[in-house]
Amino acid sequence: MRAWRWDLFCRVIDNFGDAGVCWRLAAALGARGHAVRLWIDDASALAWMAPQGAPGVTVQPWDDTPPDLPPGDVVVEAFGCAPPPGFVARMAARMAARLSANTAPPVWINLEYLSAEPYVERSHGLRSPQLAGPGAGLDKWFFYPGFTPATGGLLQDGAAVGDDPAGARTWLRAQPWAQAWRESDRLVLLFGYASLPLPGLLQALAGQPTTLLLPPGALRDRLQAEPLPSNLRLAALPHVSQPEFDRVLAATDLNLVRGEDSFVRAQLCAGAPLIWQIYPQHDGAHAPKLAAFLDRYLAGCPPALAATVRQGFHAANGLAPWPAALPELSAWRAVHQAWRAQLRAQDDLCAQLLRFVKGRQG
Ligand code: TRH
Repeated sequence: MRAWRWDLFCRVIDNFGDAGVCWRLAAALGARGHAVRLWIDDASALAWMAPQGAPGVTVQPWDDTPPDLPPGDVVVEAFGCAPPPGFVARMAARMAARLSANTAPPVWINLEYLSAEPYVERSHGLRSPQLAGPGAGLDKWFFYPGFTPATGGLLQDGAAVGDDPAGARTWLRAQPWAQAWRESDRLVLLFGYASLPLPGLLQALAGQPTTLLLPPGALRDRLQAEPLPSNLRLAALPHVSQPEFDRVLAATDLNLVRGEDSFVRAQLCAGAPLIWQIYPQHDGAHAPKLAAFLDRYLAGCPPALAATVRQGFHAANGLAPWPAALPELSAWRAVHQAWRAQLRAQDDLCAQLLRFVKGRQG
């Protein structure tokens, strides 16, 4: 397969997931020899997320007056962010050109949000003919990440870090910000939103000596502002790069994660179980999204354990009180590791996207 030129458009809504997912995709394509122009309106998070950049990836600032650059072979709009109208018009102009110079218009992909809900399998790969506007005549294709072979899969690059948890713990132990961690302490990452319901969680965690790893943010500010149960210690992390964040996930005993990308990485890179605080949506759409994931994640789980894990996920999302004690970690690890193995055996999103594009090139 020859190398293609990609235009990947990313609008940062808030937090870090838009940039996180798009950077991860861009770096994965670049690692496979493709040239990726990442259009992003706020690249600030990349300074710590990807301080070294990535082979094949150039960051193109996306402001109100984007340069009139010619579209590449593939255009990906992340989460329906819509490329600039002038750029789309230049994509469409290639249709006319094709009649003469045989330059097919770019393959146009809408990379959708991740969900475990059934609609994803029905929607993945659907064609959306553009009937009006600057892209009239072009086809846009829906590409859905997911947890089953009937979806576009997950970005798996770097997930092998989870195969060496001892190595990850050795790395973590050497970090200056981890010195509060006593070896005998349980190690728990808390990467949630400020809204994370805390009192019940801290009580449940205080059942045994535990070091809490806290990335920068409003949740950490909250925790540092209040007295903690004596069994709990805090380790304040700086922002670390995505590969280092994967190592943190691989080193812990439990990961409370959020949004989309850290949620995926906690499944692919960690042998430890996770609790997911979903990105809250005002219309409550997050509840069915949470339920759909839990049904898949807990499908092979003994009922009593599944009930406590489900309650923990619901508690993290304000849908139930925290259980007095967290589920027994070793049984939960076994369920999590079986799920991880199932996901790791699936076709990687990048490989699927390349095949998908090849099958739609004019
Ligand atoms: O930051 P988030 O809450 O991003 C959210 C979600 O993506 C959500 O789906 C989206 O709708 C919203 O943004 C707009 O959580 P997420 O998805 O886990 O993204 C965090 C990214 O930051 C992820 O790629 C991991 C990375 N990261 C690091 O690389 N280093 C760090 O130190 C930390 C804390 C995060």
